[in-house]
Amino acid sequence: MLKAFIFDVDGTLADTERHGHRVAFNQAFRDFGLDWSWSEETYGELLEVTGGKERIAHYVKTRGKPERERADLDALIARLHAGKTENYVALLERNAIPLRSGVQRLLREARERGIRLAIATTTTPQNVTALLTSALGEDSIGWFDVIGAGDIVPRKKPAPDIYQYVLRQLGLDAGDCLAFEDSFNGKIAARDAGLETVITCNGYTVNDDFSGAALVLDRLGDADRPSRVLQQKLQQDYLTVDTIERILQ
Ligand code: XBP
Ligand code: MG
Repeated sequence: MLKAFIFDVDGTLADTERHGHRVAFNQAFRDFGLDWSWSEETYGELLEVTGGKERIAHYVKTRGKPERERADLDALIARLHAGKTENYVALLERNAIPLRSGVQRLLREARERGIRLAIATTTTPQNVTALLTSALGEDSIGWFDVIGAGDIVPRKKPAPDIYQYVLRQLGLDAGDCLAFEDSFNGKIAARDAGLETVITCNGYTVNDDFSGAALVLDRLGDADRPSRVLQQKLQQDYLTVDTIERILQ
């Protein structure tokens, strides 16, 4: 019997990268008078690096941006990222980014079945709270026994740290849990923490390598919006707790 579902956030609970984080980054660059701008395509390339601060640093290093004293750059990145986080939270408060198909139903099913819920994400904790509050209401934050996010661990995905942290906080073994992810980096992080993983890919990750995942879908799906199976098998139009347990058995 599965004891807990551990959810990634960006790209899994909601499609936040293209129209959420990227927009918030670009607004921060404008606010700081920088002539930087991330197109949807450029952002897709930059997503190979997890973590907003790390992604800005990678951009500066790889896109021939003026080389500032290390210290200055770190300080600039910290301020830029703080501004970006404010922009992202404000964006979610203005118009919620909807949860992906099937997420709200599966969360409800899991709670009805006594399966604990947790989050293991690279994004900043305020972003998780803002997304859950805007999409499910403030009470939904309490649905999750553990929310592991951002800099709470030393290394970000694909390192397993955030999943190991969440498992410790849950007091559970990886074998009692299932991870839900959307990207190669996420798959590796969950795998290296000993977790089976269900992948729901998205426009930015559809070509990622998901070999070794328990199941790869284009979405969790619902009766009115069935999921398409990309790897492994699913004897149903959409993923339910029952089908998950059958697959893992
Ligand atoms: C995805 C990430 C995050 C976000 C931006 O997180 O890599 O860095 O892109 O958020 P997830 P921050 O593990 O949920 O897929 O700017 O707050 O880092
Ligand atoms: Mg993700």
